Amino acid sequence: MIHEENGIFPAVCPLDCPDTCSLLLHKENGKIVKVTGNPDHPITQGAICNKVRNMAERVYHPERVLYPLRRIGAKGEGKFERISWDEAIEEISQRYKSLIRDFGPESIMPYSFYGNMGILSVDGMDRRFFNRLGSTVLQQGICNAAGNKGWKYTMGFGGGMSPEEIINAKLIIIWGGNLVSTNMHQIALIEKARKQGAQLVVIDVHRNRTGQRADWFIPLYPGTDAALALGIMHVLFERGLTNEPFMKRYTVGHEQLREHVKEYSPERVSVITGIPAEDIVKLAVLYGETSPAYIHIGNGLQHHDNGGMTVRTISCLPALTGQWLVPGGGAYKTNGGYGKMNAAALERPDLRPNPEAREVSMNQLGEALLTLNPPIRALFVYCSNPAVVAPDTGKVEQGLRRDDLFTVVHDLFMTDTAKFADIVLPATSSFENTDLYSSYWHHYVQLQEPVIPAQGESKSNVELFKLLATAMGFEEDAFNDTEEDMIRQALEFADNPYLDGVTLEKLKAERAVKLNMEPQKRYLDTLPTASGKIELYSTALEAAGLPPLPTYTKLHEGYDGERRPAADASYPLMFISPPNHSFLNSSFSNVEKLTALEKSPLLQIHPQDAAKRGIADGDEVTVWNDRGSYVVKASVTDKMLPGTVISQGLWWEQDGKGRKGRANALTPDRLADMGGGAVFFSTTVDVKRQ
Ligand SMILES: Nc1nc2c(c(=O)[nH]1)N[C@H]1C(S)=C(S)[C@@H](COP(=O)(O)OP(=O)(O)OC[C@H]3O[C@@H](n4cnc5c(=O)[nH]c(N)nc54)[C@H](O)[C@@H]3O)O[C@H]1N2
Ligand SMILES: Nc1nc2c(c(=O)[nH]1)N[C@H]1C(S)=C(S)[C@@H](COP(=O)(O)OP(=O)(O)OC[C@H]3O[C@@H](n4cnc5c(=O)[nH]c(N)nc54)[C@H](O)[C@@H]3O)O[C@H]1N2
Ligand code: SF4
Ligand SMILES: [Mo]
Repeated sequence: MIHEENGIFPAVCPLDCPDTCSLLLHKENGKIVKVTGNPDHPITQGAICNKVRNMAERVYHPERVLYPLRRIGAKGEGKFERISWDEAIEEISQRYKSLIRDFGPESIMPYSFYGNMGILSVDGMDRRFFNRLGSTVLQQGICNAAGNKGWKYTMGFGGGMSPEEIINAKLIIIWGGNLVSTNMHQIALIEKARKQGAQLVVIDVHRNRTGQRADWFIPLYPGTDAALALGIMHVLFERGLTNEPFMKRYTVGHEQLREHVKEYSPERVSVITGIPAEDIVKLAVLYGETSPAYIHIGNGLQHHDNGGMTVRTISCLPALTGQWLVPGGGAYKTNGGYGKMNAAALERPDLRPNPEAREVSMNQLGEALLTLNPPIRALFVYCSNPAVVAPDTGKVEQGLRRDDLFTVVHDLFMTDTAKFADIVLPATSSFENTDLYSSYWHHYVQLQEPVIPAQGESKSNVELFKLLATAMGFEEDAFNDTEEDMIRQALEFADNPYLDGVTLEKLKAERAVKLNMEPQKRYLDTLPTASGKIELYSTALEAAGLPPLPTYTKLHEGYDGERRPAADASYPLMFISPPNHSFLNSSFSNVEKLTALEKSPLLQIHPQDAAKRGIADGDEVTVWNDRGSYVVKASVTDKMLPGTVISQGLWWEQDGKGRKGRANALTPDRLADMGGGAVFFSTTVDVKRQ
């Protein structure tokens, strides 16, 4: 494929998106000229989003970093000179060797996420390298950690209902997810179900694109979803809408739960959530009486102080009604568990000389860089853009400015983070590499082989970390493995029966290979919780010092009794900054076609909140709190309840377009109640006209 000048070649979307679409790359004269969906994929079926239809613009972007660079200006200034790969690798390895000698390997820290979901790129050779080095360990809780942990306290296993089944549903609840933008093929399946009579309910803090399509949109105050779920349980028990035989056979703790939820009357839950009591009753009855009823738990509602418990609580609902046994019923938070690869073989934790090495949360990067003792003296960033995406970016930036910090960034672009680097290394796009992809939503594993050669002098993550390993003098065989060796190692995993039959040979022949979903039939009988049942009462939570029964806990900022937001708090508005339609986290925020669609950073503000501050639609406003500020354009709208403001999209600041601040300048670096999760949306602010 790589040597053919013209033709249409298979590919996989590498982005951190549940759909993991199968793509076709159209080549003319050796260049990709068009990206389309591959109609052969059973789930993604040839449809792709507008972002990736424009992927060629990103791959051949004039600002793509194509050569290694060394900083010559001040940190953050963006002045660099071109150097050779030999010089770059020599400089990095010499610095690392001297740091290890003087301060030990934990003075070095990787910082990575899933900018490319390729398993070899982000859970492969990179991990081997940092394990063998003995670096500080990065806790990767930025995305779904709190919610996934919460789900597991209830269900044990990181998987739920399969996408295909949803077409049977008669009631679909999308709870804290904006699937029209973030999971478009789930929406396609939901629309099929609607054609057969299904109702769509969306529960969110603002009427996002998905809410605009709903039969019933229910707005609520941020961080109060657990209270709503408990209110629903209250009504289900009170009205005899629970499935007693199911609860007896498949759950533990239903009697305690029945007593516990008595305190969550619709009237009390109404005060907490802002939803009228009669709507809470109506929703509970609809859920209790409609079958199959399916709940899609989005990622948005778990980016809160109480995010783990919120997901834990919502995930108990199908167990009260027995919807788990109904095809098309049940719930989904993630399906990542089904396609789990052999992490020990891929990442080789056995190579680590210091298994007790310290751990740092990626949600507290600024704090770690500024206060950790002994200090982090070298940071290696790849597949992530923390100066934009991490909480409290003011602190992150301050940390990155440290003169005594040696920072390397491997990326395709001069991101806001790369501008602070000492060395910037050019990364290949995923279409230039061999890699393995699984989805955290559908059940297909896919293979990517290079379709175009590496652009400029860019190198893949696998190549880069092999080079660094050699320069460091690491002699283990693990660093000689080819991509194909690693794919075989990843797939050979007796602990995961869902991978049975998925082989490199089959992937080469078929490109997308379905997991063996046979074991899913025994799902409820094989739950890996302590009791083997759905845990409505969790002794594991009790042992962790958290409430063993589903419980509503308040966010940490800005309360007035149970009601939020407090009218007289110093920062009376909740600030929610979820993804937008045209970017993928902060990726694409430098691609003109897509920024043109999003126009500029906006703040959606309720007419009541705007009037109080003399703000009119289109005004430039400053959003601020003690952590920082962000300048945006006001969009006055009643898409949310008063007291909540919304700014979608993670825009870069330093792109020369005069943007002032970033959404994450305002967000706290506290950790959620579970899993070390990020709490981006548990933020209070105020707003004023510029
Ligand atoms: N177009 C696009 N697609 C993406 C991404 C992207 O950036 N752009 N990012 C990808 C990634 S990494 C992820 S994790 C997923 C995330 O995709 P989703 O699961 O859809 O989650 P989010 O978009 O983070 O948030 C969804 C909604 O949660 C709402 N929300 C915030 N707080 C609360 C709350 O307290 N309660 C309720 N009920 N709702 C709340 C927000 O208003 C938002 O509308 O999308 C992936 N897909
Ligand atoms: N306020 C707020 N903040 C958020 C969120 C939110 O909703 N609100 N969402 C959070 C969530 S859910 C997530 S998942 C994180 C995501 O945060 P990140 O994972 O940092 O995502 P991106 O901003 O897309 O940055 C990925 C970077 O990887 C680079 N990259 C792509 N492919 C490769 C490769 O093969 N090799 C290398 N070396 N680099 C590559 C891209 O060019 C890009 O610069 O953001 C979080 N931050
Ligand atoms: S970003 Fe998501 S929807 Fe768009 S092509 Fe990639 S996997 Fe498909
Ligand atoms: Mo994410």
